[in-house]
Amino acid sequence: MKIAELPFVKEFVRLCSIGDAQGFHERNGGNLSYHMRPTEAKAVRGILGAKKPGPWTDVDPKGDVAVPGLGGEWFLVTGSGKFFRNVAYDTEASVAICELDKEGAHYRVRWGLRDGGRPTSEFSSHLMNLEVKDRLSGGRVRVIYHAHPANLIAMTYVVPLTDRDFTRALWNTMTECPVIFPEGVGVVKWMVPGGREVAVATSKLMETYNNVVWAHHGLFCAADTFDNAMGQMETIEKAAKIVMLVLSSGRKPLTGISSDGFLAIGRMYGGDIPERFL
Ligand code: 2HA
Ligand code: ZN
Repeated sequence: MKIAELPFVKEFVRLCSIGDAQGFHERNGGNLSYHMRPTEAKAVRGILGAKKPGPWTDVDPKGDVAVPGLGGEWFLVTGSGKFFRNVAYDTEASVAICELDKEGAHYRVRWGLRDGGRPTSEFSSHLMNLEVKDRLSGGRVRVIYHAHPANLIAMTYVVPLTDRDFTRALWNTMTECPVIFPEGVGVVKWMVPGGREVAVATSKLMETYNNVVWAHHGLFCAADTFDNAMGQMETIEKAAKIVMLVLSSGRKPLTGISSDGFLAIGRMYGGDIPERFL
């Protein structure tokens, strides 16, 4: 069996194609990571045989990021500067399977990035988010998906950059929203992407949320499956589109969903609606 034919690789590639079709990934925008299961890493090791690994490299180019909670684990990630559009077309050049060292501070490429390169510029954010989620979910949450959906980005210019304002505005658009993200969404103020600072801010919010907005940039989603990661991205972007449509109408909204309504949805669908959002 070829590595590109393994089920988790096929699902990873499929998400990239769907995200591209949705227009979430201009040029090399966005990135995706998957924390492989031990059985999946074993299957890959078996296929690789004696193939020489790449050199050990700092997770963060500045060398100040470590995820000891994920030491020794394996990941499938998109490559820095690679286009989502090309992941299905030329998977082995666009993505990488990386192994972390025991300290979680260095990685080496075991497969992929055929023509060279390194994992996504947001590798630090992905690993720190995955470390938080692995701890909180007992290994259930394995997918981190980052994209640049236009309406959500537009929203970051006109809705105050707080967890509460964003959560309430998004919940209010579609009744399904508090069912899909009952915990709300976190918001990170504008920061330079690609570094430790934004990774720390995002992973701190991932303690509370599964979806974190980056002001004037995009969205990070954490999920147990590729379907759910894409489902969250699409739901939040659709909700943002409704927010922007309503704002663009120039009409003052006549109605909306009340706090009691959010609570009732929470009771009906088992989501805990945090009091601070009411
Ligand atoms: O281009 O999305 O955040 C990749 C990115 C950086
Ligand atoms: Zn980005």
